[in-house]
Amino acid sequence: MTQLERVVSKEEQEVIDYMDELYEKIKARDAHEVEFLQATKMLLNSLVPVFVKNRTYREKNILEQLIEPERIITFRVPWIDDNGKTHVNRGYRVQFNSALGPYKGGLRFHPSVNLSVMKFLALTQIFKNSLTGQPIGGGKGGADFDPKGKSDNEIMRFCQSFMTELYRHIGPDIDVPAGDIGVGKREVGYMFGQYKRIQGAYHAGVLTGKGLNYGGSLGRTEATGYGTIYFVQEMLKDRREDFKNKTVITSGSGNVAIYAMEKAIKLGAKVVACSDSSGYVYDRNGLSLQTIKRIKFSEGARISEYVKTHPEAEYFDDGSKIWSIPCDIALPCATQNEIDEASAKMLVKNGVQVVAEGANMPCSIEAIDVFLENDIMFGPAQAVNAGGVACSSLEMAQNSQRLSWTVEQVDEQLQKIMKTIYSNCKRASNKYDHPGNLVVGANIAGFTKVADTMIEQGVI
Ligand code: NDP
Ligand code: 2IT
Repeated sequence: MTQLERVVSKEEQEVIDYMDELYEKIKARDAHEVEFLQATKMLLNSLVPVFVKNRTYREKNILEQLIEPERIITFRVPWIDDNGKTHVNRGYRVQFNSALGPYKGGLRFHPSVNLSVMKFLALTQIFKNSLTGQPIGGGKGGADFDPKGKSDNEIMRFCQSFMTELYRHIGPDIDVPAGDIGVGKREVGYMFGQYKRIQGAYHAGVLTGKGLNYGGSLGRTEATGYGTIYFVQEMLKDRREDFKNKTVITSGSGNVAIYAMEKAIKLGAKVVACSDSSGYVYDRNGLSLQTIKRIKFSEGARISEYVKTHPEAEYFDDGSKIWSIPCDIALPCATQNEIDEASAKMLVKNGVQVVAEGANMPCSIEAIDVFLENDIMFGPAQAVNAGGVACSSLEMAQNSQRLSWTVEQVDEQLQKIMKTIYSNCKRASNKYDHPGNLVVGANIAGFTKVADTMIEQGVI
């Protein structure tokens, strides 16, 4: 019997009806927020078992409170390009939940950014941050700015303008942004500089993902990718397997993808394909990470360049077809909704054993159902990629101490955190009668801590 064919009890049906009603209410209010609705639906579905066993959450209307952000800030971001022309983008910060600590979550600069994307990311962040065991609430921000093709000065001016408004809403004990798509060390540096200028004070812990000279943590750059692999290691261990000789695909070739590839290769895997938004490269004998790093980090070029120095590899200009390549482990590490039902079926047909979400919500609801129905080990984003924000929290701790830990200390903590997240998700999935379903496990383990805390704090 698969996860999805379980017999539904009367109590369970009652909760399902309650969740459906709640979902319809949310949908009626924000019908156009498709990504937010998708993330909400996934969350509500997986919380059914905990609502069956614990009536308090329903009595206290915890979900109705939780699903509405504490605060949403949108603002104008004007900036001047190198030719003196003024442009205007829209900036966002969604401060979703502060039960466990200051709002914490990245900033995304990408033309696809809108309120729906910000809200889905911030919602997921609440449970991810809860799972890390660190004292951090959930938030997310960004702008519909496209960094592609912009000069360094244009990026700097944009970041300064963005922070000129955002600074009044953040602080080391209020809200601590970091990077995400299109925002790395360079952008964090420009934003930190502007925050410091306006505040007239050195609040090292106001942003994470900083440069090492001014409070950044060793290991933060690698943490999301490495953490993803540490999590998959735990999944594999359960089946007495490891990374040795496994064939891996990662989508994307940014921060998360590159360090996931690096750790997977170190553990003996062969990474045969990766992509960017233009297309993907494939070499059945394994890609050269050194070349990918040169193209992406040193040259800031397209992944299509790869075949110029590696004629044995092939380049295809439709990135979404990357999932047609046979592999043991698939790691979507680019963006939301990269794997739809058809791609999921293709992966299953080609014998995939593990799918783990390095990116946020890269798999559609239908795709996840395909994996679960076929007993594929599936690791959801809020657990798998939590190593990045966990390490951000370690950066905040170092900033408070005015100390820097060694890379070994940070990595040891990261490994411990990822192992604990895995075992907590697994324990919750077993406790709530969905063994092997880490989506249910992660959402329940993340949710209960936040909900119980909201009740303790009297947010009723
Ligand atoms: P980067 O900006 O470093 O890299 C993003 C990669 O994904 C690039 O290769 C980019 O290609 C590709 N990509 C982005 N948008 C699209 C799109 N719409 N279609 C196809 N490809 C796309 O970002 P990160 O590596 O930091 O982030 C990747 C994912 O991981 C995101 O979902 C992010 O939310 C998530 N994440 C990041 C964390 C972090 O610490 N950075 C922590 C946890 C999750 P191109 O260059 O062509 O745009
Ligand atoms: O999605 C994420 O967890 C991130 N982009 C990292 C957030 C952070 O605060 O480090």
